[in-house]
Amino acid sequence: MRQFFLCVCCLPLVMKIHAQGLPIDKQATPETVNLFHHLKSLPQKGFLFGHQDDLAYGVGWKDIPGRSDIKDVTGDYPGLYGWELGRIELDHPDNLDGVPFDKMRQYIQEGYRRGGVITISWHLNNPLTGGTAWQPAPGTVASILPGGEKNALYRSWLDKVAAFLQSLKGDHGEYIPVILRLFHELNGNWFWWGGNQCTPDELRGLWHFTVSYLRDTKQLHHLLYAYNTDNFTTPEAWLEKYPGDEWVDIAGFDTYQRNSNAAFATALDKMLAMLGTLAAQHDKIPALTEFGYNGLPDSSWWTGTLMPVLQSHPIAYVMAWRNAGDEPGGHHEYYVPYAGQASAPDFVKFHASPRVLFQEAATKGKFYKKK
Ligand code: BMA
Repeated sequence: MRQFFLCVCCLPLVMKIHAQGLPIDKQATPETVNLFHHLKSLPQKGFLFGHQDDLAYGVGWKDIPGRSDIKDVTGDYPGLYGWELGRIELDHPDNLDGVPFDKMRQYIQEGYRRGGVITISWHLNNPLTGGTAWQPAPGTVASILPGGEKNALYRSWLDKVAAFLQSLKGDHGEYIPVILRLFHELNGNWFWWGGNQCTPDELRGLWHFTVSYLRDTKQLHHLLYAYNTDNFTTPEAWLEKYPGDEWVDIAGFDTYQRNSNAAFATALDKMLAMLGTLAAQHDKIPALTEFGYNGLPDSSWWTGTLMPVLQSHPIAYVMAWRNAGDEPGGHHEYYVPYAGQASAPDFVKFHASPRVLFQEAATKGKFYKKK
């Protein structure tokens, strides 16, 4: 009798603790729940190193099976792979950076098979004007909310995203868990969903609608949801458009070095300290969702500037942006070294740190199995 009394009393508390330990999708697949739990405890061990488009191309090459700039330099693949869906909404066979969606599916399966983690972003076109993601127009977000003139169009775009996500399956027919990085850098003014282009309530409405549509209408249960800003200076700024604890699994921000090592390290340190506190307060997984120093001109940047900051904060993963190589207009874009690049030997040292987890560590971590 007494025992029964205690159990009933404790039940709400036990349920609350249990609920806190699950992704926001209470019907998430076992692999997704397992990944969530592994990512949650990962900061105690170290952080996964990720790279956008790693298997699709690198500096001076494209579409060579098994190749990766990171593998060329370290002998190991990244532990996390970033991919991008921009143009899927247009039924285009290739994404906006020239990666065919059919190949992308294979690369995702390849990385997952090795035990790597998958994250996906979406630079979707402006649904109101037909311009790109970088062409904001007043009223765009409002136009795709329920009741808005472009809501049906937006839903049809989400159907295409859902179809792609549903096609991501492992060798046993299980869905491959994906960290979906929606409306990233939403405090900057460059995307139609960003900065002053919409009110915080509009953005939150868009977030809630999008998650509900994918999870509840389309019944996708292999997704974790990442909320990420660009650079921020206060916790309040990071929280300004935060959709709420029931709508987010992963908390992050994007940052790029555009000035001195010291200025970058100081700013990164401050942001990671704030993120660590925010993630703990909101019970979210902290991540550096996108970062880079274009062209890596400093040969000791990895161990001299980046690592000292990263190693003193709780963080589950970091993801370097894409190695596009040469681009029109004499520009280049790459954020991890290729074989022979000035910072390659230092990247090998960085890779050797026990706190930095690449593919071999990810495979050992068995992230899709129960902890
Ligand atoms: C930007 C650049 C662009 C790219 C876009 C979307 O940061 O890398 O070249 O098209 O991301 O991936």
